[in-house]
Amino acid sequence: MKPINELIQQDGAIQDRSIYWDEDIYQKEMEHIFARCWLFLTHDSVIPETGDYQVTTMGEDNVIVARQKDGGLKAFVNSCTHRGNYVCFSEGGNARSFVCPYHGWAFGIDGELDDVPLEEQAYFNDIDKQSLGLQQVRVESYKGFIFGTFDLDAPSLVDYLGGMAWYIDSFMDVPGGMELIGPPMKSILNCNWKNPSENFIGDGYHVGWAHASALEIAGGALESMKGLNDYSPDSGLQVTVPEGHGFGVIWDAAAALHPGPPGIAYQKWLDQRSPIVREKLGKTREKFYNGHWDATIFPNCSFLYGTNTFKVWQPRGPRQIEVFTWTLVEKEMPEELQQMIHADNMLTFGTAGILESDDGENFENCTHANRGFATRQGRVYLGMARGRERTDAEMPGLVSDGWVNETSTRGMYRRWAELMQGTPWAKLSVTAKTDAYK
Ligand code: UNU
Ligand code: FES
Ligand code: FE
Repeated sequence: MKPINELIQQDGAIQDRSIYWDEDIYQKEMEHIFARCWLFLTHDSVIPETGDYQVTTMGEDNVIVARQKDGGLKAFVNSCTHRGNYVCFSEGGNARSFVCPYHGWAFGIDGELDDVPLEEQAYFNDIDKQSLGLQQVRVESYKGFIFGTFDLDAPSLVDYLGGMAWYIDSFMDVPGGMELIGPPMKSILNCNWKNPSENFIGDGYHVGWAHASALEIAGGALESMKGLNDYSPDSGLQVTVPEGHGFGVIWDAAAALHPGPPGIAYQKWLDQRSPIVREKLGKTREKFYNGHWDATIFPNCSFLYGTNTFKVWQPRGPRQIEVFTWTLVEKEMPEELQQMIHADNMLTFGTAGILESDDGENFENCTHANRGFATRQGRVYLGMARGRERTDAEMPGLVSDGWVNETSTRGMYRRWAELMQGTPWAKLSVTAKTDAYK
């Protein structure tokens, strides 16, 4: 493995091609990124009741997140402390306990070891059940979005989100908040996890090109983007925050990928909510509320606000991911509108969605083409609009004109490089403070 400062150069504008497939780099990512960062687990709306749980992964570690009797949350590793088998084989549901199928150890919904068969006759009551609970994971949530980390030294979730929190409040902080329609759909793609993360954080460039036919089929306001004929940098922004998260926004396009009656109903909803958002969050965030976003919460949680697809790219080795897809809707939207948005999300970004298929092919081919021996001696280039980033009095992080831009992608790779060097949280040059650039 080459040194990190050779893998990522020129402030994130240059990537060594090995980062997309190399096994050693992948293992370092598991250690320095997936075992340290806050990773998206699920949403309050998916596990509202006591005993509700979802099984997910953090890196390649299988974890259970469960609603507790007091309404709180716990998450723990789905691996029995006796011989290591999974204690839960379902993807989610409601449980009173998790009983290992191998020897019958029974764990509570808090992960504690409650019952051991033959405790008296075979262990002679000489077993410390208290120290044999399932390995606990730190859990915190932000506006109903539940995250976990294995790192006890990590900053709080809100500090980890850093400057991104101010932006995501534009929609997460509307009256009633958001919900996710789950459980998630799941599919496999043979690509590196960074291909989709970098795409969602800031690849506006591919939209009019890779999705040209899909935009034509979908119709609606974005159709004019097809073939990249109609684009001006005034139509949006890109943002990167020091914590590595980022997004691009297309102004006034939240409903653009919902053509036809769903789009009309959605636009009506947005128009009706806008004054409330302005009142609560101010004019700038009202503008963000009405925009269409492509975004990634570092490292692997991505969403399109407006199209309302919400995804986690679960790493499954250097050249494979499992995609989890939910639908993001406002809780106070009428049920019918929520279901129309959900159906549109299936059509566009579901497992066989017309835009998802375009992206999936490009992600897989990028990963594999970058692997050839001679090919991988070279580098790839993300220098679009470099040097045009600026700070803003109101907006955290760095902003740059134009949603066809690579500013937020460079920010993602700067953070990637810092974490991969094993930099402790307190020493990250991009700290948890949103004014790091000021
Ligand atoms: O595919 C995307 N990342 C995207 C789609 C971004 C902006 C608009 C539509
Ligand atoms: Fe972007 Fe070739 S034009 S990968
Ligand atoms: Fe795409």
